Amino acid sequence: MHGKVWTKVIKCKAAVLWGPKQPLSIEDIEVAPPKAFEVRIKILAAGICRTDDHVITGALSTNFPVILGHEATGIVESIGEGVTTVKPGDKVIPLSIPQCRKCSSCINPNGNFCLAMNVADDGVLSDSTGRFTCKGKPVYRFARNSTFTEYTVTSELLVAKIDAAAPPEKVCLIGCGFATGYGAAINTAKVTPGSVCAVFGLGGVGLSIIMGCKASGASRIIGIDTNPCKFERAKSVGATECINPKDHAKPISEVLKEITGDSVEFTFEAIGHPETIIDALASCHESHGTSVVVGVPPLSKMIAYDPMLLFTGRTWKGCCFGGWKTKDDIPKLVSDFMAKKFDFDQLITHVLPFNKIHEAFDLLNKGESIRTVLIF
Ligand code: COD
Ligand code: ZN
Ligand code: ZN
Repeated sequence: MHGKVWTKVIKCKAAVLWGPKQPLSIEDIEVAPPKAFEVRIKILAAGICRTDDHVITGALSTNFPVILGHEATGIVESIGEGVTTVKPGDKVIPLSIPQCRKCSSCINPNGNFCLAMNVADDGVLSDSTGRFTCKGKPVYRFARNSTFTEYTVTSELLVAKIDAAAPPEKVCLIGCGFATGYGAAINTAKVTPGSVCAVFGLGGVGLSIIMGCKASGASRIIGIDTNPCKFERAKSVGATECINPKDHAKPISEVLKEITGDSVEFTFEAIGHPETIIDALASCHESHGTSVVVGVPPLSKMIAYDPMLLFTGRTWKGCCFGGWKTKDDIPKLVSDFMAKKFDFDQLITHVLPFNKIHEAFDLLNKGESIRTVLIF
């Protein structure tokens, strides 16, 4: 099977976005072979994340045409010269953040923002070219990843080898939403046993934050969302109560102060709005509270804040991908899933074949799905 197959271009199906505010179009594309230190992956399952939708709506800009998707499981189909950490046939999760193990971020035990981001920038790989073409035109990749395609090519630094027995249609969530939220609670906030937590936004990321708070032993976890349909699910993963901002005239920070007697230690923003990022900061205890920014406002909006919010002692932190060191930690999270330390029964609301990708985005936009997983 391996022989010289790896030298060939693969023709396959992919969902191509030709420009913002256009429908995704299932196209025949060509996927070039992996170059040195690259890996070509056959995608088995891919989740849909709000960030993909931000590109479709135009809220997040990228190069077009593009193949979206950044939360998947796959099998290594072929490898380029010099690849040593995976081989054809390995089950893998493609990553959006590399782990080079050499840069100043990688060698420090805290944080995960590897500086080897040039392995794929602006939708191309390290040699400034892409590996996808459609109708003779180059197609860019997205989030150093691109998974709404039957095959993708990525850098070896962006591939985590996982347990061969892991169910692809479930552990794909570890490629973005679950790891992002769960790690924000465990690695970034370092939620302490018995603490009071508040989570703004109860999408897939917010629910995963709640799961991380619960796993850390928080005694009270308050979920906040303007869509009350999200409350039942939030409670089933560990929220002890939920609040709808629409039911209150005052800011949620004041509501939380009243109902908790001013005892919220950890807050998380998983919506991506400047106003809720500030209100989440104001919601944590003024002397020793910590607020973690998980959501990112689209179009790089700037945020103004009152410095007094920090002067009194609050800690304001951010993280990407939950602070996990990607190549090392993602396989461990898959092992934790296999050991039943957590499950995704409440996160995966829909499973659809890849060709129903439009339906999957409709479900997201109607607020009906948490995660839809596409099966290839
Ligand atoms: N107040 C309270 N809740 C709100 C408000 C509001 N003003 N506005 C929207 N909400 C709720 C929605 O009803 C929804 O339930 C929830 O907030 C958001 O959930 P989803 O399903 O839209 O999104 P997620 O959970 O898939 O992702 C949320 C992020 C904030 C992580 C994402 O949008 C984002 O900002 N991504 C970029 C940053 C990042 O780290 N991304 C990693 C994943 S790509
Ligand atoms: Zn995502
Ligand atoms: Zn690095």
